[in-house]
Amino acid sequence: MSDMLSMNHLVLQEMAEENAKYTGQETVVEAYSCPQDERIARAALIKRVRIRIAGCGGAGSNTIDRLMQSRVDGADLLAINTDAQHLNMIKSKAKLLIGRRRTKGEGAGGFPKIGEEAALEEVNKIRELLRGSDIAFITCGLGGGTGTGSAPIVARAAKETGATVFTIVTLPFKSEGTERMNNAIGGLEKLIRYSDTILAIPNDKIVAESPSRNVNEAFNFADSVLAETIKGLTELITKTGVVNIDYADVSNILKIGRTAVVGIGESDDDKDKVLSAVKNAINFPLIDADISTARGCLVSVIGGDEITVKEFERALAEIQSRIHPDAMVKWGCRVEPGMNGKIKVMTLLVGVKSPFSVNTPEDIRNIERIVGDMRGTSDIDFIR
Ligand SMILES: Nc1nc2c(ncn2[C@@H]2O[C@H](COP(=O)(O)OP(=O)(O)OP(=O)(O)O)[C@@H](O)[C@H]2O)c(=O)[nH]1
Ligand SMILES: [Mg+2]
Repeated sequence: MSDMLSMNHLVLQEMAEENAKYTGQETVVEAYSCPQDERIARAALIKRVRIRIAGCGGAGSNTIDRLMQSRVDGADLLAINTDAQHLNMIKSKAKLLIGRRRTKGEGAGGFPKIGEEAALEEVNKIRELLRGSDIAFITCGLGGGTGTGSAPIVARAAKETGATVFTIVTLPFKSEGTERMNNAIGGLEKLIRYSDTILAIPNDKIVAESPSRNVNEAFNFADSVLAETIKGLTELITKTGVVNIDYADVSNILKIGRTAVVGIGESDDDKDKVLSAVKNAINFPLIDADISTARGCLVSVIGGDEITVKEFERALAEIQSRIHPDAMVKWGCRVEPGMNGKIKVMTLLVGVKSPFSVNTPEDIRNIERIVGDMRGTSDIDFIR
């Protein structure tokens, strides 16, 4: 190998190691025999998408813990909290205790202002941890101090680094009282400045869909919905499949519009399971949207190696018949072991108006009205 080539090889190896730090995926760099090969390999490495998922406050950190357990592929997880004890119990590749001076590791006591100050104390660390992100997911339960106060600072840092920012948050139960709801609305007002897309799902709505009315189980269900959505979206982009969706596809779809909704559907029906999984994804209860206006759509079908091309085509045709006829559709298909005859479909629909997709102050007023109209959860014993 000439000196020139071996030096380039070293550079590539460094890039691969750097990349592995962020993606957790190892890349073996061969000693390339010709400069063209090396350029191609370099392009492939550069193209790999860096996805960061930051969970803020108690509920946000719980989501990170859950994502860690379910082994989300190709993304870096970051748990951020003022509460040292809680953070200590969380499993995450990276954790950041914020507000050591302001809160002494004891939480923000329900005050978003304190959560914000705590995040500002560590804003350089936050920037460092998010540097170079292509896509950042920011998640928290709005209504308390830390998540509500720090998530906008984290979203701003992600935006500053040039990432596409997806914010997925919950809104407090009506029964938690107006103060928490006001906190949440204040948080949303800040978050819309720094997020490309926000999904704000009222806890009362999640509970209405949850099989259990016990508060812990309802939170568990909420956590699983959030984690599943984030994991699904991440893996839609990062996991290598039979047919791939890459970052260029994702960013082209996202450029179509700011309002996006996510649908997840599964099925193990003997007959037409791809089709019924698609229907479950489009009718995902937390969307509540008319999807006929969707101008862009990412679809990922995951199943065992028994999926047939025909089944797959029917699934796509079903989605296409439901959305705008000129919509841009990108799809991926992945075979995964252990699906046991189950099919899973994930969709990201862009240009769709859902009451939970929040982009403007008017959307916030609208969601406030919806939560206000929701039946209280008096049959849930919410204890703080
Ligand atoms: N999904 C889910 N939501 C939760 C959970 N615990 C609380 N929440 C919701 O999230 C909101 C914020 O609660 P936390 O995350 O505990 O608050 P925090 O951000 O840590 O704020 P402070 O504790 O005041 O510093 C609450 O008002 C609830 O609506 C949980 O375990 N799972
Ligand atoms: Mg807390």
